Amino acid sequence: MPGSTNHAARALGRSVKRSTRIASRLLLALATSGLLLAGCSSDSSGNDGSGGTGSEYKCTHATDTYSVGLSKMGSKGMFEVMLMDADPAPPAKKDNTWMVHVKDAQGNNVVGATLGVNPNMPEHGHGSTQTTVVTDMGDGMYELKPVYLQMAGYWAVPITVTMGADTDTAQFDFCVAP
Ligand SMILES: [Cu+2]
Repeated sequence: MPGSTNHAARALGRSVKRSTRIASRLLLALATSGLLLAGCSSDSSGNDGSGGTGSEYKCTHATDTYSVGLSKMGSKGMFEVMLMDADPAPPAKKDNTWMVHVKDAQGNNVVGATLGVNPNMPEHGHGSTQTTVVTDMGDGMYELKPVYLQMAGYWAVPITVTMGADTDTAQFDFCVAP
């Protein structure tokens, strides 16, 4: 956020009065504190993000852009998780149903694995209010329902795949609009 503010200030050049810049920073500070104060007490205020709606909505953390087949390798390189379908697409506030395809390091379908899904908001320190149910659809496909994202903002969705003695976690990151 500071980077974009500085960039904007440079772009506007010397015609921008110092008082205007100070006012902008104050507004930014107020907006930021408002975000923190709003916290997670409500999912209906619409003030639980950095402003804007729909495609213009911006999170304070870099996130993934949804596309069919969006792939995330586990942190250990054991399993690859691909997001093959999201309903709605892109992922949105509240109820989501995802279909993921799990492959091993050799590219083979991983059938019969146990998946743990833990949607959470790292900046708020809380998880989802609903437990994701995982259904093995066969051929390495798993349905995750619901992936419940109860408020707008940055959501991390780590998916832990356990197959025998192998456990690995791949994480998706999405910005959820108000
Ligand atoms: Cu939150």
